[in-house]
Amino acid sequence: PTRPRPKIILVIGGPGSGKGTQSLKIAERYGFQYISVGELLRKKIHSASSNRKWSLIAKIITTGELAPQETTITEIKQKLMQIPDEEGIVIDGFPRDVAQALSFEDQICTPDLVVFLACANQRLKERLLKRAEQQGRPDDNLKATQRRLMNFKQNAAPLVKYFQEKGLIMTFDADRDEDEVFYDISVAVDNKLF
Ligand code: UP5
Ligand code: MG
Repeated sequence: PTRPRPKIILVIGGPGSGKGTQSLKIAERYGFQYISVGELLRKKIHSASSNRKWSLIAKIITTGELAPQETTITEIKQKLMQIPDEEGIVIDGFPRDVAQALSFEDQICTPDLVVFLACANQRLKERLLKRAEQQGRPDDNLKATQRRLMNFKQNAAPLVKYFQEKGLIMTFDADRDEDEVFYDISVAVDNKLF
């Protein structure tokens, strides 16, 4: 398919790895549009709360499982259509597995860079627990958190391998101060995209 716009960065990593934090920094530094796929789904759930399909998706996400792939991609496509062609985009939290990656390439485009935030499991748990105390997302309960971590563990290796074989992915040690992580990301983005 033809590339609809110049630059797309995907940011992947475990729950609590800092996808949101780092994606926002990328968006700010490069003037890119920011799309959080988790947030997109949560907003839709909120606005379509009386709809049967979306009530079901709310249940799925609250337990820490993945929303149906086609629904997610449809939402991303709709969001992308609202963004002018010339603007760069950073997508936070997508894809979650190889099937989603294939489908994104097929239906949307090949990304220019995939940022993988690698972080120790124990650190992920600590960060999510801390955030749960501060704000508390519906899926920040103990059971859903375990489920999110497990799903990530199951899907991450094949997903990373898939992007590695395409030469698209760069891995960052996300087990450090967020500014240190971002410094490395910005050097990589400067080199690869500009
Ligand atoms: N923090 C961040 N960086 C830090 C650092 N370097 N040092 C110390 N602390 C750091 O960060 C998490 C917390 O850690 C924050 O308090 C932050 O200040 C601190 P954040 O940037 O929020 O991490 P992030 O990776 O974004 O964590 P999040 O919990 O959002 O990850 P999830 O992958 O769980 O959430 P997401 O919103 O992407 O997805 C939620 C659900 O939506 C999924 O479980 C799934 O059910 C559904 N979904 C789909 O089905 N399909 C999709 O494609 C996407 C989502
Ligand atoms: Mg997030």
